[in-house]
Amino acid sequence: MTAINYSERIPNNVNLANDRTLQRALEHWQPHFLDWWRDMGPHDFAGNDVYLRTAVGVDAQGWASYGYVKMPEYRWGIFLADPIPDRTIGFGDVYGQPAWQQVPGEYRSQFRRLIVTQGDTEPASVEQQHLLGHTCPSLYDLRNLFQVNVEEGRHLWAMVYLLHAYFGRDGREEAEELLARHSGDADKPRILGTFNEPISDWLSFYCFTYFTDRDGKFQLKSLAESGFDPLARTCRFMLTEEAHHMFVGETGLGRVVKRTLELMKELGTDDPEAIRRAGGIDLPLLQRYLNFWFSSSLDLFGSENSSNAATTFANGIKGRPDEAQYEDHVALGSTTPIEVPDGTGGVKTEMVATRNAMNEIVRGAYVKDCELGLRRWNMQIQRAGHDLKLSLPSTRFRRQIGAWAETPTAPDGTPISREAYAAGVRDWLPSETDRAHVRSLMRRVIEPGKMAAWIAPPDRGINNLPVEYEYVRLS
Ligand code: BYC
Repeated sequence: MTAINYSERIPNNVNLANDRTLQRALEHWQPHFLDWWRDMGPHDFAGNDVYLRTAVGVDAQGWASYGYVKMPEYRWGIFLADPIPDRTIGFGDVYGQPAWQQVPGEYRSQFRRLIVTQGDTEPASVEQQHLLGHTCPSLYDLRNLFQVNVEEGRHLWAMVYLLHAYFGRDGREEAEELLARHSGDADKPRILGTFNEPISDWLSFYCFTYFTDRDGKFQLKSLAESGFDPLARTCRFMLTEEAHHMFVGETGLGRVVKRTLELMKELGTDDPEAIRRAGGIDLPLLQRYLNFWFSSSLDLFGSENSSNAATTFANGIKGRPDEAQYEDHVALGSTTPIEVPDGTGGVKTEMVATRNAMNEIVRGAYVKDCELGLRRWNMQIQRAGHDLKLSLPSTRFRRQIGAWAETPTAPDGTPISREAYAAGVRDWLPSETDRAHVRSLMRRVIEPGKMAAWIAPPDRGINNLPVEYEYVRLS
């Protein structure tokens, strides 16, 4: 393994100094990235010291160091997990063959498409969260937002490195384009739907880090299986950083539930209006936010029946998360059931070739993972003596990609008429009134240790520091 070299302009453990052409190309891209960060990154906090972790190694023990950093001075770099000696490809037609250290020519465009799609999401999320810092519920949360932002910036670096190192001029052009598309831009939007949704309040931020970053986990795990070893290794290290992002989402939503339950107890009612008047977030409103972000994130897995997915699996380009847990790594000749509209207002089960069902298989694993948090929050609710249960809507609900895109369904997945959907949507998705209420709660709280009234404090601080620590120095 090459240790991370921090004395270079671009910290890296890929021996960049040995490849002057590549180093120069990336040093040429670096100021473009910094310009983008200044314009599209966290608005207005460039001069503040933030208590951030920075990767200093790639092994599981002690991979990060913590300290105050001004965000524009964060050491974005290129870090690949250690190679696995004699690694072989774990799936598809190339099962058992040695992993590739270069991109096979015949798969070049497929790899490029996936790396660009992955890379596009990283700066997109930073853009989506551009203004959130102004309304932070605490300094602790503000720091977590910035930690997530700088690491998404680093994940962009991870993909840009691959584009520059392995895709020649096309790759360099794609790297520029990653800074030219923008979240929600009418002319040049980000590639995937969810990454064009505004994240203008902190409840959306927690939902996004819970649901959408979790898509990141599953996609990165799929790419960590790739036959293209540099892609696999960079994704393996990205997953180490990603865990904190989902932690922010899960604990953020858990703290909202906790605070709401306290308010319900204080007020002696679960009446949403009473909770809103007291400055809290009622659980039915939370449910509608969960419905919105979960359904949007489900689309990120692509169509239930996908020839793209079949091809990338067959060719050893993209596997399934934790491929080793499956018995059959070739998945040829078997079929998998998927549910599709039957054309007469019902649901039918269709058998498709397992390779074509890869997106649906990964989506299924994702849904199970999403359920874990809900179980914990429901336990909190139950312990507080309430019947109400938060739930995930059906994977058929509000889909814009795949078999269910044109078929309106109720949250339980029952196909319904467009009229019934239009009538129900007020109860199922955040209404303008809901959003206005959440907006009204977004007031910044920056006294160390203090929390906004709609969210409970975290159980503990960062890196064993107290919750009251001054995680961001604003003065
Ligand atoms: N929105 O066969 P299909 C993360 C397109 S998140 C718009 O259904 P396929 C992160 C698709 O591109 C993880 N378009 O699907 C989280 C294709 O278009 P083309 C990001 C969509 O190809 C938080 C067409 O529909 N990583 O890291 O099997 C913060 C038909 O495609 C959408 C990846 O996504 C959509 N939702 O799979 C920061 C991994 N869905 O090519 C970061 C890389 C599909 O025909 N990407 N389409 O023009 C992939 O593996 C695949 O591209 C997808 C789609 C899973 C996204």
